[in-house]
Amino acid sequence: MTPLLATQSDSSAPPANGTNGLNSAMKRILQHNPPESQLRAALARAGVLMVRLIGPPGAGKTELIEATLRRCSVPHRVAVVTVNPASAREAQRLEKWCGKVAHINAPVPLAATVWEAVSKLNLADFDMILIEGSSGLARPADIGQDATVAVLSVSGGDDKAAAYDPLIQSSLVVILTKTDILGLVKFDERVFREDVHMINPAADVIGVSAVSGAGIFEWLRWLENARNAKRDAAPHAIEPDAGDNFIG
Ligand SMILES: Nc1nc2c(ncn2[C@@H]2O[C@H](COP(=O)(O)OP(=O)(O)O)[C@@H](O)[C@H]2O)c(=O)[nH]1
Ligand SMILES: [Mg+2]
Repeated sequence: MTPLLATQSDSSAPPANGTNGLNSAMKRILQHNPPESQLRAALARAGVLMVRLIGPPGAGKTELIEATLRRCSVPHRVAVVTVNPASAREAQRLEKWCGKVAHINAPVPLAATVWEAVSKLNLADFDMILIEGSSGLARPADIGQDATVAVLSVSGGDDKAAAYDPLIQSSLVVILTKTDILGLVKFDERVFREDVHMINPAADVIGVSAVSGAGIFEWLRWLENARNAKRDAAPHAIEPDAGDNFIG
């Protein structure tokens, strides 16, 4: 079983995202206290889990988040940040299900813009923040997340774990979506799982279908365990309310 909440740092990521146009004193401050560190510290103090869901467009990320919110018992304690130029529409789709949706109009999130969005939240009102964003083939940067989750679909083909090698390396969990169409398209699940295992033996693979609900509870259990681990590690013990189990 993968350790929950291994810190997702990426030493190859460019330092101090979004510092263009700042004077040198401000650049020095940001280099010593970059936004991803500030965000991580704020979330650690509040005991709030931040999970970044990354996958190619069409992999089923928004559908997975919607299924997660519909089936978890405390959706109002989940905030979602959608990142892409069309994310306003995704935000509208999700906002009826959760506590708060913010959207960032950019192809990929910068730590500074995520920090700006999260700093507008009253963190005491939330247990977790889910960030949806698309990926390229490069290793995703550290934006302060506790965990990166790769989202790849059956319709994308069984070669996509190998194609997204840097993403798989960075992920604690790989969600294989659209399992309801296994058998309808050419997809060898064994090949996909073996590739994941070869690239990152510690990553869990969870097959889900947002249509049938298959696998969603395994995913919810992973989120619940991660939420509890983050909450337990907070400096001031956060007393869970009666009946705030993540899964109903
Ligand atoms: N059959 C099936 N279709 C899905 C599933 N999840 C998503 N889709 C469909 O795949 C398309 C892209 O989904 P979306 O969540 O918008 O992908 P995103 O771009 O990764 O956010 C939509 O037409 C969804 O209805 C699933 O589990 N099964
Ligand atoms: Mg989407």
